Amino acid sequence: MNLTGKTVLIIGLGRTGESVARCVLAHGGHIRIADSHADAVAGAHTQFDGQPVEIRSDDADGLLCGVHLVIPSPGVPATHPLLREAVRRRIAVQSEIELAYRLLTCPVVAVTGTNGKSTTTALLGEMIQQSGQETFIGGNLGTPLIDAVETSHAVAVAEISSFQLEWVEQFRPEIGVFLNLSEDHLDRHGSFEQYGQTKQRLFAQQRRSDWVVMNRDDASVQALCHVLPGRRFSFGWTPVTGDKSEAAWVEAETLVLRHADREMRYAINDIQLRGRHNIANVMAAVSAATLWGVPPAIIQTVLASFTGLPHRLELVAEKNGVAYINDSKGTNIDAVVQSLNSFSEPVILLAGGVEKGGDYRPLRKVVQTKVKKLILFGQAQHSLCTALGQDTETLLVDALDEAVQAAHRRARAGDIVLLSPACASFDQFRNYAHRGEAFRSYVEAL
Ligand code: UMA
Repeated sequence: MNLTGKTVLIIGLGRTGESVARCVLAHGGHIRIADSHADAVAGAHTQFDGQPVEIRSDDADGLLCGVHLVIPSPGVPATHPLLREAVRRRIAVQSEIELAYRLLTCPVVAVTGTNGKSTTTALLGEMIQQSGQETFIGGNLGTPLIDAVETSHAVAVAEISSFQLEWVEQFRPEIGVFLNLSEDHLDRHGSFEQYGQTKQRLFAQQRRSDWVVMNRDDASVQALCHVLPGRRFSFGWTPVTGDKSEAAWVEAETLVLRHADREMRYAINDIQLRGRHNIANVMAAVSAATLWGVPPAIIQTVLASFTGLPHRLELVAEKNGVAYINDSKGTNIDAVVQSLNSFSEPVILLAGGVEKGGDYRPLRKVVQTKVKKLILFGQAQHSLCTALGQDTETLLVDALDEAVQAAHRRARAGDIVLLSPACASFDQFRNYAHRGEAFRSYVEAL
């Protein structure tokens, strides 16, 4: 892809927009930036790499004039007027991962699904890195994939969200992992079907020799993978019969993996990740690493040493026998169900924030059995209370700091205080990481 002399309109100047801007400039293109908070971002970014840039409000006139390519940030929906107008004028629109893919010289291994993407990506990336291959590890988990373009890598391992898949054409991972699918981002995609179809696009351009690593226990994933062009490798809880099947499963504390007529076994009792859902993430990562050719000894070493990522069932502190757990990345219903199921202790659950359009009722059963107190905060507190308030003792507060203090007053030795909000963070925080850091500081201040 040749960007020399081309004018690229970047919509949104967050992490993605900044990286795209640098990349386009490095490739000889010109940039124009539109942001709904132009005033806020313009002061901080008047130039990139010594070059002046034009940053304007995203409703300014003439933004598409002379533009060859539009790159929307992941947070910008397809309904954005600028994107609608670009499509009407037949101006090319590409997501950041599409542009990255066209400029990259190394292959891509990609991980998608509703939950577990970041953990699986980090674990898989670590396994490949430890096998001696220079590995870029990023995507939705933090560092935009396009950052891999300017550096030299043998492979890029990327977490890919549904938002990033809205404007892809050629994007093609040699291995794509489909972890699971449950309700999330329905406010953005409109329906569960549309959300699933958007995820499916990750695999659409794969060749017959490429791999689809898929969760065979997830009916929605199964249905979406049925029609894909790539070869299938499945992971799931129960053994697969038939000598020729390419699959992974768990058998008495052992992960068994069958590939190319070989059977490999990994001990999983010393894994430091909590919860059954993380064993599924481990199965996915080990499967993809095996298909990539990582030696079993390295896989086993990384499995034993990997301690997980921040903001995912992260122990923040223990005070008077009470464990405070930061699961700020638990931003949808299924993630909270999985997190609650990871504990046998009584849980005081802190939840709330901005609703994403899902149905909270699937939380009812686990709230009844695991949650001794429910403390709700933020915009979504009333909807959460309507759905779950009858299932356990429930308290409504305005903000997370009050929620932490209320939990502290009510907790007894042996309890878990869990922040797993089931919602987005944007009413009171910049993002889930900001919310997780705030939780940590409130707990430390107790
Ligand atoms: N903006 C507009 N108009 C809009 C929407 C946003 O101008 O209609 C502007 C905002 O004012 C802001 C900028 O766009 O200046 C923010 O862009 P962004 O929301 O796309 O965020 P980035 O900082 O570029 O971060 C994105 C991902 N964010 C989203 O998908 C919302 C990050 O994932 C990702 O880590 C990063 O790219 C690098 O790849 C976060 C996320 O919440 C963690 N992802 C969702 C999730 O995991 O559930 C999908």
